[in-house]
Amino acid sequence: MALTNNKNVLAWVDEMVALTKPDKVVWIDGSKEQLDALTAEVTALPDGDPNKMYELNQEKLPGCLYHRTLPNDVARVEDRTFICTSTKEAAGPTNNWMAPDEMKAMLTPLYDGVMKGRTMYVIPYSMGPIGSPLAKVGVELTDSIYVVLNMNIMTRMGAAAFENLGDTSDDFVRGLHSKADVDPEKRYIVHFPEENTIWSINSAYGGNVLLGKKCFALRIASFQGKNEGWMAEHMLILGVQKPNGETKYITAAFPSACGKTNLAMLIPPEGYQKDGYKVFTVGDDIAWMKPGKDGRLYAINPENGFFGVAPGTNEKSNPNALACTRKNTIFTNVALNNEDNTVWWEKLDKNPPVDATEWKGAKVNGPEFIAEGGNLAHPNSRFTAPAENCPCISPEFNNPEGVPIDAIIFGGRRASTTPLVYQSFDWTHGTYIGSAVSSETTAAATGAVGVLRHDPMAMKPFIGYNVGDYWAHWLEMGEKLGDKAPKIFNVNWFKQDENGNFIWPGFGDNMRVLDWIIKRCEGTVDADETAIGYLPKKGDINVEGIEDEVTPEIMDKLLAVDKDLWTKEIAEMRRYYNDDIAAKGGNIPEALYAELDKIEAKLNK
Ligand code: OXD
Ligand code: MN
Repeated sequence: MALTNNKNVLAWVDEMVALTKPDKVVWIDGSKEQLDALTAEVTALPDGDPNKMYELNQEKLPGCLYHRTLPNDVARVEDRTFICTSTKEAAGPTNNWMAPDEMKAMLTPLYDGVMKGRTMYVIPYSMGPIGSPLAKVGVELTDSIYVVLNMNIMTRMGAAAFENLGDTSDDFVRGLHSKADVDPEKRYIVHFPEENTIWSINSAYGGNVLLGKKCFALRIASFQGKNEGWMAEHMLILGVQKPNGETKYITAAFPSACGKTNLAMLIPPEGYQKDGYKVFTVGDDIAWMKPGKDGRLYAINPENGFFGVAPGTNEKSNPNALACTRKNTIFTNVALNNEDNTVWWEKLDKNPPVDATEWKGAKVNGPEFIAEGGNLAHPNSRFTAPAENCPCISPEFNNPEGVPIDAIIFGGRRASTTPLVYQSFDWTHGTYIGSAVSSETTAAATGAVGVLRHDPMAMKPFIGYNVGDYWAHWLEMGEKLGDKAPKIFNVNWFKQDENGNFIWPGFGDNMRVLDWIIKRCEGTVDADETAIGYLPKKGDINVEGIEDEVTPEIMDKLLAVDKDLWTKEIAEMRRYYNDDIAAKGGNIPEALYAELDKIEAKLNK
């Protein structure tokens, strides 16, 4: 039964049913009975069925399920992801583009009759707390129960999502997904931002098929935000509660493999805990931000769960994330521990199961398999865990107004050049710093190690329009916010010494940097003005308890601004702006070129 009278929703569902021709259409109301029945159906499938999900040990992992995707379908596919705006210029140099009509003509035959013999599930969902002025409605059509069960964790899913849509509003995002034959040659993740529409076909991997996440909450939402005066960013949101009970909220954008989920769920060092500091998680991946009634910038996390990378998550690196996964969680492409029907992944602990099933489904001896160089879990294997499981979830998580942001942090993985932390001179300079976010490749990725990859605002794969216009939108938001704008900072947890050893302990000790950032926002600590921004004065980063590791000499290295390296950095940024952006159709705001000139002049002084 249709769960809404909204005529636009009904007309679009009818149209998509006519195209895909499912045997049956099921509207997802979000009720426990319906979800239990779908879980029973998908776990009853025979072994070997690609849609099969497995129930895990219900005593140790109550409510938890396990699924494997096909080996050709384990990650987002940026080369097959498109932004189909009416002009190529509107999509800009960081996106693949095709004209909307041309794309539809190519994909329509793939969708024609694709759901014959299958059921279409109609999933209403809200990104953001239902009724929040910052929230938005989406509807995803899919032929996958796995998608339904994941969307139930990642979004506010079900009939309630339609509550505020009314009968005539057109303000909802239309997502059409079919796993089709999971054929990698016919896999497309396509966005029509001018029509609030997403088409995804031939994948069953989360980032490509949970259309509320990257597709809607970043690519479509960034486009909406530009037109409607708000921002959709690839940022975690955390709250630092101080001993006096006041909480400061910070957002932070990092390229992948820089520890976003770890920072979002940080556990402060002992000294800070004794003093009464606490860190609360509002979000680990996406922030929607809009000026509030008081003129400050407010943020919500549009998601309702965490779609986290499993390998590397353990009791030491992120006990809060691990705790999130102990119930009602879906695991994808991790390894099975057949000894007790639980899950395992690399670095979970030092005891890989002897009786294991590796992520592709082969039974193996875990320790031997690893000794021969195998991965038991796929490096991009995931947990989909409800936010409510998080021991440090913020009491403001469901606040429809969001939380007021004091500081925005950018960061990347840089062996040299970039100091541990510095503050921008103002919002425009901060926007420049965001445009300059880059990260060096690690040994974990294929290709050369230490190669610099530009990833502006950590949004390169997610900006749903021209990156130059996106930067202009940042500048406009700064003008609108005026002196109420959050302060902008840059951090680098990954500085190395001459021998390639990390010289900053990271993890919980990053609290020490957050502490300085908060004090800068409050105006209670001075800073040194340098060519690149404001840096901490000697002694102002608290190293109590880690003095042996972070000696004054190490701190000097962490905070060094090397003139030669920065001269190279600025030259590289000029090359990037000119060759990679401007020459390829990106309209870089003059104000950002002016920032480059200013830094260069200061370096040469
Ligand atoms: C993610 C990503 O999965 O950024 O969050 O790739
Ligand atoms: Mn992400």
